[in-house]
Amino acid sequence: MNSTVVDADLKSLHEWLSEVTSQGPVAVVTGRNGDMDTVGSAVALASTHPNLLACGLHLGRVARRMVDKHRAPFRLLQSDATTWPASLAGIVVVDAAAPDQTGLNLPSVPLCIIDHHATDGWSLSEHDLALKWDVRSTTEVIANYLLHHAPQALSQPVCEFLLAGLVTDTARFRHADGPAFATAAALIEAGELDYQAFIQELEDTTTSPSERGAILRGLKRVETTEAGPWTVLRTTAGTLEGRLASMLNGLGADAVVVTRHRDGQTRLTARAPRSSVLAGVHLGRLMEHVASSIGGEGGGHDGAAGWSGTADPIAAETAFIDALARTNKQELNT
Ligand SMILES: [Mn+2]
Repeated sequence: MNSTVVDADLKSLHEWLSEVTSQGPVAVVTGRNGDMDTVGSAVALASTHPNLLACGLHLGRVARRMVDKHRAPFRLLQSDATTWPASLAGIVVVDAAAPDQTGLNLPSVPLCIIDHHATDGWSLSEHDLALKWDVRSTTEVIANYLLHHAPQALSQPVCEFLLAGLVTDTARFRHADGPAFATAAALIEAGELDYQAFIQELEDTTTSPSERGAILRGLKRVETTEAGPWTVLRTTAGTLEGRLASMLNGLGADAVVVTRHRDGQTRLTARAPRSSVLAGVHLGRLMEHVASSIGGEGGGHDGAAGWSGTADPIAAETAFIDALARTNKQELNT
């Protein structure tokens, strides 16, 4: 990221926030998956002004633990029963690549989108603002905003929220880059964090017997499919499909897709190792393609992406495999 662009973006964000928070309450809305990056971004940004309130449909397990630990203000919403205050002056959406990814019907107030996904399903109007950075987590954008424009908000809990989003979105720095490490170091320093204690606590994620059973059944159902030049591991899961996909991605195939079908909703969760991305795979674009051919919403990053909709699970998985099969494999210079 060019530092002139960064400075200009952060200044625009500061002006937008100053303007709307002077007019009334502003919701900071998370992506509906409630992962640590989206929740950490919302909680940290909301801490900069009393008129900002972090809210969203769901708290993922890591995010819930962090919110409970710090008693952080976060309002859980219900998709079909959300009544927004009449005085609502604006909405900030963090870490969601498209309106559908909030799971909410957003009222028409000035909108600010802060995101790092490669795909973008937002259409914005005159009073709206978008910060789309090519960084490894949305909390990196928020951390840089706080470092430049609201350093007084960088308390120890806020730094933990931001660092936790960065650590989880990069899979413990496996997908990090130089700027991600620089931001992590700045947060550790600003929050005076004991990194080793922090990471041990973050990694201490237990599963219930039924969750372990679901993952083990998902592992038993894994099959290998050739999709053109790519070898894909595919399976189905009733829950924790992200965790299952990440485990399978460690096996070294070209890509992984996990299908979940529940209550008439189908979800695809895909992962690919860095070698596949360098050889031409972009899962976010493939999932966009799936959405354009069978409906639903799809998108994400090059090595991690998802799709959701009402299509039959076999049709959805087939659409993904077909799209991948048409992706050329570039020979890597080694
Ligand atoms: Mn993210």
